Amino acid sequence: MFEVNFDGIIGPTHNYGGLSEGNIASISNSQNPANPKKAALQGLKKMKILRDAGLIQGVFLPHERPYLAKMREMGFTGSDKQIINKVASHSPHLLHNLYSASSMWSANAATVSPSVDTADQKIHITPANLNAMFHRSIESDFTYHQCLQIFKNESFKIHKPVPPISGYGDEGAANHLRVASNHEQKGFEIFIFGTSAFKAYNSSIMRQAKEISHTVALKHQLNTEHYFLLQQNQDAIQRGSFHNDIVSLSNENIFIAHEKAFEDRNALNQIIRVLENNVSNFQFIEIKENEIPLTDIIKSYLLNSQLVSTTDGEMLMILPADVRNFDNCMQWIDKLKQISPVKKFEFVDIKQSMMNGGGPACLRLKVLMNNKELEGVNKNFILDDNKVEQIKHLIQSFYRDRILPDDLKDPDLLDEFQMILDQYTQIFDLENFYSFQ
Ligand code: SUG
Repeated sequence: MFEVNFDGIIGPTHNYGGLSEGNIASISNSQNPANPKKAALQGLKKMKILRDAGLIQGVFLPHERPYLAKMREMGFTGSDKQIINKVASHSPHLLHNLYSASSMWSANAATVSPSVDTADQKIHITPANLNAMFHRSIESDFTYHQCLQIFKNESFKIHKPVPPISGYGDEGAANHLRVASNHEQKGFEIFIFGTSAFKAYNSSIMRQAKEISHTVALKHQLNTEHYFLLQQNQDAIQRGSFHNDIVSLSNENIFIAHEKAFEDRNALNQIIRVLENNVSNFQFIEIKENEIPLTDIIKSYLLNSQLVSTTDGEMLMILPADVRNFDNCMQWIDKLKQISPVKKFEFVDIKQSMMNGGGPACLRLKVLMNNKELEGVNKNFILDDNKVEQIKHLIQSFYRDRILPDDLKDPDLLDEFQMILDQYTQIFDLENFYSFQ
C-alpha cells in the first residue's frame, strides 16, 4: 500500500475574489492582484517534490471557468460573451464566483477510504458537495465526473456527493483524518464536523455538518468501531480555522493536533485511548497554546503540511515556506525531529495559493492504494516528466501574470481561458472533457 496524491492543477483564472467568509487570507487579500502564472508553477513545483521523493503523482484538471453552463442555468441568455457581460453588470460578485479557480484545493474534492478499511474492500470516494460556499459548491458535479474518469475499475466505488442539509455541506478530506499502524493495516477514520446541520450560527460559518460526515462514513462501509465523529473547536473556526486540516494532520501512526483543534476534550481523549490500544507505535503529538498560539498556527499554516511516508521508514514533511518566519514553529519542528519518525522537511513556496487560504495539504487529495488498485487508475491523469515539461511550457507561454477580479468582466478573456483548458486536454490526451469541446 502506498499513497498517490491527486493535486488540482491551478487554473488560468486564479484570482483573489474575497469569496470565502471565515477564511482570513481570502478576505484580506480580496481585490489584490493575483499572478496565475506564478501560482500554477508553484503548484507544479510542489508536485515535483513529491515525485522526487518517489511518490506517484496524479492530477485533477482545472474546472471550466467561467462556468457558462451555470450562468445559463441561472437564467442568463444570449451568446457566451453576451452572457458574461450580463452577469458582470448584474452582479460582479456572482461573476467572481463563477470564475473561481478554487478546484485547485483538491483536499476538498472528496473523502477517500482505502480498501483495507471498507467492508467490500473497495476504495470508496465521495466527492464533497462543498455546499457552504457557492463558488465551491459548483465544483462537485465536475469533480464527480472527473473521479469517474480517473478511478476506472471495480477497485473503486465512486459515490454521488451527499445532498446538502439546511445550507451545510461536506468539505471532503480536509475534514477527515486516518490513523493506522501503517498503510497496510486497517485504520481508524476520524470525521471532523463543524456543527449539526440543524443548528444555525450567526457569528461564523461552520462548513461541515455532522450528519453529512456520518453519511459518508456509512456509505464507505466502515466498521462502526473504526470510525469516529469529532467536532472542530468553535472558537478556532471563528478565529480562521475554517477547515480541520489547518489545525491537525495525520499519517500512518502519527496524529498531530493543536490543543485548540477540537471542541470536546473528553471525546478526543476517548478516541486517543482507542488508538493507543489498537494502533502499534501510535503517537499523538499535541501542540500546546503556550508552545505555538493558535493565531500563529493559523497564520503560518504549519499543520497544513503534507506528511508522507518515504521508503526508508521515515516521514517527510512538506511545509509552506511561510513557516520559516515563525520562530516558535521552527523550534517545534526541531523537537518533532527528535521525538518522531518525521525526519525530513521541505519548504515550498506556494504563496499564491496561501493568499487564498490554501497550503500544501489543501492542494492534494491523498488516495491509498496497492499495485492492483493502481491498475484501475487512468494513467492519463498521472504525471510523468514529459507531461510536467508540457504543462510548464503551457503555463509559461499562456498564463497571465496579473489578474484582478474585475479584469474578469472582459468577455474577450473567454477565448484565452478556453484555449488553455483545451491545451490541457491535449497534454493529458482527453477527449470531450470540457463542455466547449
Ligand atoms: O475553501 N479558498 C478556499 C481555500 C481552501 C483550503 N483548503 C483546505 N484547507 N483544505 C476555501 O476557502 C478563496 C477563493 C477566493 O476568495 O477567491 C477560497 O475559496
